[in-house]
Amino acid sequence: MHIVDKSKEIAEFIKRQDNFHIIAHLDADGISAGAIAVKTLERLGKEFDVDFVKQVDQDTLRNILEKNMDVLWFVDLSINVDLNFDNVIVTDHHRSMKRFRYSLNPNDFGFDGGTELSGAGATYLVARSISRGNMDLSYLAVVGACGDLQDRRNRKLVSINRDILRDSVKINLIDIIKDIQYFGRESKPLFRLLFYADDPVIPGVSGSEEACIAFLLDLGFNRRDIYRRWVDLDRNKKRKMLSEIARRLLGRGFGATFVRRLIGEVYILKNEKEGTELHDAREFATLLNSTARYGRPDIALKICLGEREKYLKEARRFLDNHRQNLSSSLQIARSRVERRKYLCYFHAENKIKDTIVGSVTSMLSREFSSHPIVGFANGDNGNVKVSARYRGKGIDLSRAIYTAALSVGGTGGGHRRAAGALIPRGTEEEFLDVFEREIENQLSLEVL
Ligand SMILES: [Mn+2]
Repeated sequence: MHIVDKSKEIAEFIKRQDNFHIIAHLDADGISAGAIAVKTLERLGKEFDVDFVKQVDQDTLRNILEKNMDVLWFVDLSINVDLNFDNVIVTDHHRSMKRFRYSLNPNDFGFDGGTELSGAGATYLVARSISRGNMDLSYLAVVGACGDLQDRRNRKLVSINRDILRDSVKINLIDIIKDIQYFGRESKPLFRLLFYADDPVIPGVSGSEEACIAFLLDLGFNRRDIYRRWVDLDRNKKRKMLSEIARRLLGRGFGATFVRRLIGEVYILKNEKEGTELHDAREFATLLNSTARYGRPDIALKICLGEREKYLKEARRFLDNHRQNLSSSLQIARSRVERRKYLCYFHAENKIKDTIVGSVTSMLSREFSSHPIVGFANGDNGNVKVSARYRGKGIDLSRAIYTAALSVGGTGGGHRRAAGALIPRGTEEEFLDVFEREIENQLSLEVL
């Protein structure tokens, strides 16, 4: 069966049903996926309500089932616990063990759920199968994929994500351009763009306001330029900046492939106002992420559904807060890193919010790239949120974390290079032992 046939099967099922409960993941991809599901059902005239959750566990399932809807539609969420209910749709891209009759997951069809299709993309495939009129939701799937960093490895969206992007281009919703890959191209002054530069980090510049300003003045930029935006610079100044960044990277031993990552595709949402975060798909995703992760997924959803004026200002406050929070959390995490034989880990206790420990672990994994890195942060109900990241090859974190979490009475899953779990507080050491043993096993199999 092809993935599109599956989406058609789910589309037919949806048309036959009356009321739905959409359960969406609490991040940018999940919110985008939720918005696609909402629009799709709205256009069909169906009844529905929406909930956002961090993960699906027994408690959330109990609450969901109490509402007694005909159909449960999980978007961008994997289900790793038992669920005795027939009418379940899951449009997701995480690796998980449980499957339902109406599961659409790229991993089941020979695609990589980490780069080729996001949760919003999986949901979009169903929406598109219901009606070609839903093609105008494709831009939300692009935002979702960017939210899950699916464009980062190749500096562009590939595979099914790219087909979806083409839908957006075809109906004039998105322009694809090539430009600098840093956050804030058109929404932040230059010194801020440098300040936030994290992929790649500019050695000695990123993270220090004084260093960013000095960097620009040294290039011969004047005081006014510092407050200009990247998009307002002329070609010459852009080139100057890029070559100086490249020079510094090369000087610190980063290779040419690394430097090439400075430039890549940028997706411009043509219907959005220039200069706002919504104009650039990646910034749109960051805005959704920060709003959702600080407890206001409702605002993020409204923005996706087109209610801009009122909510954008509010969302922006969360974004600024998120940026600051990330950089201070990164420092906390860095100071707590411990090394074991096959991995590094840190425990943030409640110094880092459980909703951003994943982002922090990701950022830190660039500095500790030789080993998998595991981050712990205290979560709700006596649980600990676990995030694992690895930038190398030969290890499947999602498999290792699934086994390790299960062994201490928790749940876990995710992707090869990025996985997460929820485990009972106090089991961290035991979890690390099993997790490390799994990694060791995988590595020894690799050698054989
Ligand atoms: Mn996702």
